Amino acid sequence: MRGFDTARIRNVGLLGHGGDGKTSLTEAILFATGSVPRLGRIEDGTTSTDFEEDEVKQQKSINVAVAFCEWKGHRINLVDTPGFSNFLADTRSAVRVLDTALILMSAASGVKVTTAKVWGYAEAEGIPRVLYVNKMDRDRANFPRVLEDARKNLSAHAAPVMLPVGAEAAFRGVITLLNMRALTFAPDGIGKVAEGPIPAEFAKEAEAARHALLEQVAESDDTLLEKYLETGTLEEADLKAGLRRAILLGKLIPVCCGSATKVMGVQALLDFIAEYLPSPADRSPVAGTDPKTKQRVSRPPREETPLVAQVFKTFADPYAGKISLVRVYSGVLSGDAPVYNATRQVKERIGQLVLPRGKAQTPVPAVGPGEICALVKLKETATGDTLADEKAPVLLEPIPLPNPVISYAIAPKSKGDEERMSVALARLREEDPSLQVGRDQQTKETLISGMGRTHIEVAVERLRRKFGVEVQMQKPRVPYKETFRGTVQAQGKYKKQTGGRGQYGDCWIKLEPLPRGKGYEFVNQIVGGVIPRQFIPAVEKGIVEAMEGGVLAGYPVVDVKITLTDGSYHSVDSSEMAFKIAGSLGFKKAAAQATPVLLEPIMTVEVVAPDECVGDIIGDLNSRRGRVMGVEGRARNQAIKAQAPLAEMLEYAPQLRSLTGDRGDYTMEFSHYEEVPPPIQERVVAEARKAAGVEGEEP
Ligand SMILES: Nc1nc2c(ncn2[C@@H]2O[C@H](COP(=O)(O)OP(=O)(O)OP(=O)(O)O)[C@@H](O)[C@H]2O)c(=O)[nH]1
Ligand SMILES: [Mg+2]
Repeated sequence: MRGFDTARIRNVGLLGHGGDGKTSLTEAILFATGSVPRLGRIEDGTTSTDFEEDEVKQQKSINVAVAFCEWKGHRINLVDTPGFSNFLADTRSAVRVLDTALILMSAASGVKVTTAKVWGYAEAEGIPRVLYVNKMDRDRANFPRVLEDARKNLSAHAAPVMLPVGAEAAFRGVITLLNMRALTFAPDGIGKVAEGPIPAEFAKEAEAARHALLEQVAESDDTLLEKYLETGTLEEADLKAGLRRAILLGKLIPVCCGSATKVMGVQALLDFIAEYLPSPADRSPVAGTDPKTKQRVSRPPREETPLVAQVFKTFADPYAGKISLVRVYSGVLSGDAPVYNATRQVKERIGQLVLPRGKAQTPVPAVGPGEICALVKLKETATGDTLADEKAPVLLEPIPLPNPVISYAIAPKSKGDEERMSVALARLREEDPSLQVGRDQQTKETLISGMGRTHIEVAVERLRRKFGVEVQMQKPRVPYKETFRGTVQAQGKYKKQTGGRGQYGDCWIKLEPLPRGKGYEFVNQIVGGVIPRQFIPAVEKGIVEAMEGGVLAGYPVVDVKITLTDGSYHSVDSSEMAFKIAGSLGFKKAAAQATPVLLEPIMTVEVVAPDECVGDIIGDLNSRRGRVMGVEGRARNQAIKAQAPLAEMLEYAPQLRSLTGDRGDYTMEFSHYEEVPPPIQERVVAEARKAAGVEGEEP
């Protein structure tokens, strides 16, 4: 055996809303397992997994980070993910490689916007889920209330496997329902545990909770249920196997609790992870596509099977070079031989193979199925790529990326830095593929798009810190689009006869609107060769290029159907170029008469805030052309769901802060495009034309 025993590996991702304690719990586990000598703290910037300068400064996770540790003969790979909405792209890709999602909630607040979102990610990837009620030591910590909230908003199958001993300042330990013991902690001896019987005042509550747990395990399996109904209980072995199975199948969602910063309940959590959570060997074999035959293939997690691994994160360090975080599904990945990248069809030399613990690295010669490791200095490999055996390659599904929400124009502070800026942006995108770089068609500025203002600010700061390029961020841009209301037929004719060989292209096109979101359709109805077949792609190309530049305010045209109905050609003068120009002319002529309209992105917004703020928030959303869809209770808070145009939500964060005294939170994602109301359209078009005009006057 060349790697760690697969059945003893646990790949556990810590997921949840920003600030609920994922990085602190990762650190507490590293401390409790003796992996770090001192307990790092968020406040001191000393945790293992928030190691980047900007994470320390902002006191929140920006990147996903991995830390391995060992507990009672098991290798536990902790995957600490960001919870702040702007940085969820990393979180989404990390969920792909987990075997369990450990979803944290604060004991003082329960299910929040991102809690529900990461729950959805785990569901989409079909991975088992465990809930962890953190911050039991905090004021207003209330375990029963959070449990009820989770049952209502996440899953009715949530079942405690632990109970807290006390709450708030009196929180002093946990009761493990699986062996009915209490683990209590001295208030000052960080991490010191005393195991003993359940304190008398908690005995009844613990009995009832264990009974409920047994019942739920029994209900997850018919054979167990039969035994249970017969004997009124479950044997130890049945309980253990039944619980493991129920967790794996998502029929039971275990709920744990504790305090990360006080390192209370962490040992109980580790025991639970080792005994009850699935190993990579328990999961279904990884499935992918054979690039040659296009057939589905699956590879069981065994050392003898050919290698299949996926890159789920890349760090681009200008000095240390690239670091790729990799999950191995089958076969062995060894550090001393080149690795084949099946996505890019290249062989790559591996600088070093290491097990990461935050930024610390432990070199290893090879890793086996189920492991998470890091490869140093791969050149061409990017996030999402599949690494495989060259003789038996497999391609895994790409990792979904969230749609960018907002764009800013950026420019280098010093003239002449354009080239350096574009090189640095490309490097930055290796690290963060959710960042998109484009160009404003009208003003020719560089546009950078991402998940929110903070995301872009972090990117700009990284450009400076990591690549030494200072750039300026302009006002946020809304990615408008254009379309048409009317159906119009028009002729595009391009004819030039000035001595020598002339130019001749002629086409008739019909332009029709399509329903929202349908994009673009091209239909060729030319019969009898009135336009020779070889020129038809040129006509379409001319139309598509004209569409990109828009007709109203320079935004790309969508949701149109173009039918090429007629035309004519000249046996000598016709060329691809002439027909391309004819297509473009035809489109522009039709477009001018087809009542062009502006489309704007509409966002789905969810605001979570205390009861007393709901009225103000709804009033404010209405004034932003928002439509409130509903309000529902979330533990101590209310969740307001609404749809609103992005253009009105660009500066929402400070507004929500002032409306709620910083007690509110929101997430926003793209929903669909809608027509901009006429008076607003007029303003946007005028502004776009002005911006383009100003640009035109520059030398
Ligand atoms: N009282 C108390 N505070 C905690 C506990 N766990 C975390 N905190 C504090 O909560 C704050 C946020 O903790 P983090 O560990 O950064 O939370 P996170 O979930 O990693 O946050 P993001 O990385 O932004 O998603 C820090 O100030 C921690 O000290 C806990 O169990 N009890
Ligand atoms: Mg964190």
